[in-house]
Amino acid sequence: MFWNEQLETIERKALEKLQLEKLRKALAAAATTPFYKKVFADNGVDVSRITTLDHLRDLPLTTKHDLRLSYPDGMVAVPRTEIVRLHASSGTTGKSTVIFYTAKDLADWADLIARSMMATGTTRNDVFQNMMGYGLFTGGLGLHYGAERLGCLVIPSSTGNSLKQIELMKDFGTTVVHITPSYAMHLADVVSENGINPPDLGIKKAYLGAEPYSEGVKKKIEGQWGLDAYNSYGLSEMNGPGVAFECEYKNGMHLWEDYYIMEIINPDTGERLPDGEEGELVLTHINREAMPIIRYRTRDLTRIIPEKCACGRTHRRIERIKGRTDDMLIVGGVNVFPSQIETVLMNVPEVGNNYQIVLDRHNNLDRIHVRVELYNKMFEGDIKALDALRKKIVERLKALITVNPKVELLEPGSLPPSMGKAVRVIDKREI
Ligand code: DLL
Repeated sequence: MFWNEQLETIERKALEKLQLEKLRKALAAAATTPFYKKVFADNGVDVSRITTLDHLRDLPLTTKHDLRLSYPDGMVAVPRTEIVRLHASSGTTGKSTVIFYTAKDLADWADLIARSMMATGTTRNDVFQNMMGYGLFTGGLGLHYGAERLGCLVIPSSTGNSLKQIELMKDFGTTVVHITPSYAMHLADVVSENGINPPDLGIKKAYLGAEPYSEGVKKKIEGQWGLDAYNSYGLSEMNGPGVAFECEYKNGMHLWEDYYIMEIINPDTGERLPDGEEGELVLTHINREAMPIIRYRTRDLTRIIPEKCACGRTHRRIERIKGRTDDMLIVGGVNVFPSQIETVLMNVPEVGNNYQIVLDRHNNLDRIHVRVELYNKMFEGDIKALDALRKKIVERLKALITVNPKVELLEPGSLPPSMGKAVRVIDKREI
């Protein structure tokens, strides 16, 4: 089933022509922004000289750091009055990465989501329960408007409150859910604990994304719930979800190439790799008025699947994300950088020299456990002072990373001393 058959099955040549037209428009718009004006000038880039898709490789890469540097609006290409919404990347507060949208950008995004959902066989007859966070995170509102566009009955239930989620499923006959893989497994347990066999709820499809997971987890969720699960990939910098989505064949994600130009690069050298080789995904957004982003380093590792898909769509597929080239952790769908935790800890005078971040999963929910060595003198005082200190660290961490951590205070020398490159993060989750 196609949402826009002509665009989804467009011949490669025509697609590349469309990409080039859109790229040139995006570059001209980018060149008016303070950030790209400087980048292009520093690198001697004249955007009017970009006359083939291949020229793209000569342009500099853009990073998350660049987005932070240009906070709040150094990459905005339209007047303020044209902007109707912003989203921000999860896991950071204050100077995080903020993305802006015009009304057309939002309409186009909704269209892309409707296309993605329809590629899995969802129609206006479906009841869609959206269990992703509504707010600055793109997972909630992103799918919401696309599902409405498609004509589904949308239940904007957002995250958490499992019993309410189950009640909604029962009362309104939910057929399609949008959920993180870890929450899907947890919720299956809660459903069973409440005496319900999850397949009896009648959910047919799940869209799983926002965090890394394996094919094994996908199969497990399909078995627990008796449904078909589809992988969904996206990132806030490229609107949010809807960058790449599995079709009914569930065999790699079609990356919507009329909105995004994809490249795979060697993360160490920046050199472009041929189709089929694994490397870092680099994306250029060629369909956003408010904020064009050129050659964005996603830090996600994948490969392009060069073979044609049986569904007839000509947009190439990418494989499930294998990992990241930076140290970003995704805890319960929230992006957390170990450096943020370190910044908090190092601003607490009582904290000593060593700490460790341990991630595990309990009842299928991610937990983050921060183990911190203090200076010796802290253990000479009373226990109340220690507890107050622990609470202070928890509060500060929570404010910055938005995830509730468990904090353990330790005497000096309790953690293994670092020999060479410190191993600060121990990830015990199986993904
Ligand atoms: O997670 C957008 C999203 C929402 C995607 C809902 C899918 C569903 P960010 O918070 O900016 O945006 O996080 C983006 O999450 O660079 C990947 O590392 C990771 N990620 C997203 N989807 C997948 C997936 C949203 N299907 C970062 N598999 C990305 C593996 C994923 N990793």
